[in-house]
Amino acid sequence: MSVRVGVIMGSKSDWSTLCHTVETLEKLGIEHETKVVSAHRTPDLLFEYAETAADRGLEVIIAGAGGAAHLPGMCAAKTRLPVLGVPVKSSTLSGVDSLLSIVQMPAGIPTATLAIGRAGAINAALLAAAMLANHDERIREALEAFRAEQTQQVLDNPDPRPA
Ligand code: RP5
Repeated sequence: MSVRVGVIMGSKSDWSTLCHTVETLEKLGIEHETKVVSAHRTPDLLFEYAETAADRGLEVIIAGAGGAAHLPGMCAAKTRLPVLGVPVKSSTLSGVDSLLSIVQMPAGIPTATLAIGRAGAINAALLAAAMLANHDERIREALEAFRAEQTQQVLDNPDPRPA
């Protein structure tokens, strides 16, 4: 099966956050690729990646970046594919800078914005899965199984105290 989801990030230093996206896609059996593409350090590569993504068969792009996090928005500007932005927690401003850099897109170029850090990284993968699940039974079943297991885990462990 061809690659369905592209996971890009502004720097290798973002991997400790975006690895949760990749791990979740793997859990769901979703074909993906991952790569460092920087809006600022490799702008031409970003344009090429975004412009060719749909023709290469990608259906969703997940873009994570921190600080002046222009990667998701600029990626969205160059592709019709849905772009899910993950704000990476920065050391100076705790990721609020990343969040605000991604969320306030001008009307006409939507970029979905997830939570800062790990939760956003996991949810970006789940959101991509939900999009693909609309027309892919295998992914629909995997997503439903993931959700059912998550629910069951909470129900099976109601005691909040550490074991
Ligand atoms: C952003 O700048 C990256 O997404 C990263 O979160 C941040 C810092 O990058 P490095 O200096 O660690 O490469 O473009």
